[in-house]
Amino acid sequence: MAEKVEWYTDFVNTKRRPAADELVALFKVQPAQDFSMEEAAGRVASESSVGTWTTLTTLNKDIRSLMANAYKIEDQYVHVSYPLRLFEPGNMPQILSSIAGNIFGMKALKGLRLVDVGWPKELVKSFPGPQFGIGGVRDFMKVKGRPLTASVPKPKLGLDYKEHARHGYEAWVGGLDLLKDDENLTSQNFNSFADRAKQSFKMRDKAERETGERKSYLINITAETREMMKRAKVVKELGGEYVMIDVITAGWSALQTLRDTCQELGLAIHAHRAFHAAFTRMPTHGMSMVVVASVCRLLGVDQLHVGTVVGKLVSTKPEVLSIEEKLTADSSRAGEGLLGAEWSGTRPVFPVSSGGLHVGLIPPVLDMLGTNIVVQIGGGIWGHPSGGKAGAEAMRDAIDAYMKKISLEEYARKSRPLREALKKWGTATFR
Ligand code: RUB
Ligand code: CA
Repeated sequence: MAEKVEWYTDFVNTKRRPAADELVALFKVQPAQDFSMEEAAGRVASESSVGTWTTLTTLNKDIRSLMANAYKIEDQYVHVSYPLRLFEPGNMPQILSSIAGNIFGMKALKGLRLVDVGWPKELVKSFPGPQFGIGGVRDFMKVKGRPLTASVPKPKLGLDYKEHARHGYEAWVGGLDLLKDDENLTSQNFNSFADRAKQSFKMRDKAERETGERKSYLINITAETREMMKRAKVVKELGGEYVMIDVITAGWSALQTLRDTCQELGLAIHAHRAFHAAFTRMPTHGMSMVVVASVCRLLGVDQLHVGTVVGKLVSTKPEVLSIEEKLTADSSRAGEGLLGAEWSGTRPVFPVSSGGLHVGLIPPVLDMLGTNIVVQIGGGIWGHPSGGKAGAEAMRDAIDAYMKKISLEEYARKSRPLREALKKWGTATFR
């Protein structure tokens, strides 16, 4: 008989419970043909901790104490515990290269999804968390008791900086709190960052003077990391409160650097999640948006897109509610395919519901997520029959109607902008 060359099942011990300081990962595992669930689970625990494809002749006792352990296998769900010493505190790329690294490409697996991560206290405390969070943002925006409102000018690319700032002005004086850049608008030749920033903050100041309300701008600074830091400083000099970053395409390391800089500058971070669906969308493979959300909270974004269910992009209600819970709860118990979480005082992140929304969809979004969120509408503002300012007024009125428990139809009798918006879009979902 051939000598045992594989030791994968050494990484499966359903009798051992995780220690309190261990990181726990919940995976959904689909073994490839001819592999048992136990073999597949062992490979996941092995390759994501200290193992490789064969037994080693160079193993000492200490290395054995660093082995991850698949401790619970229930249907397709595999729970793996990881000794804390495997991880470098404060280094998110290192942690994800372990628990969300090579394992996704293993031939022995047909599909592998990282569903949730239970972060041990020591690691939670090694990250800064949000500087402002929901409470801090509400304080500097001076908005209590209703959702914050935002709009992204459309078309998403092609407006010059003056047109873009004028769109912002219309949204602000129409009653919205936040102007937001689109994810792929940074500094193109038709709309440079420097010009757009200068002009938009000028228009912001004008809108604040005219309305007597706080207004702010989620300006997209996404770029190479050092360039982003420069842009963040420009935003501060111009009197901004926020920067926006595409967290996934820019990368976790860049986000960590930005979080540091934003601490020095006192700026909040709005996180756009463009590209997440490349790895969150398939239910049987990749990493869930719930994990992305917990990573974003640890690294310290103040706002994050969470989905709408009723809008133009794919998201299910249980998923959106789980993301919202990850972002906002102080602690949560395990249940419904999720691990429990303890946030050790980490501030809550403002969930942003956005993507294919219009005023007719505001009630179902608020029914689902509550009113402690940011609602963002792009096309549903700039496609309003009477233009962007009327679109913004319709949005503000729709929020007001919801807060006063008045139906949109009834409120629309006295609000022409709302009437016109409902006439165009009703309560339909458009794909
Ligand atoms: C919104 C928009 C945002 C999406 C991103 O524009 O383009 O980029 O919300 O998706 P519009 P998500 O309001 O015209 O659809 O929020 O799911 O990350
Ligand atoms: Ca967009």
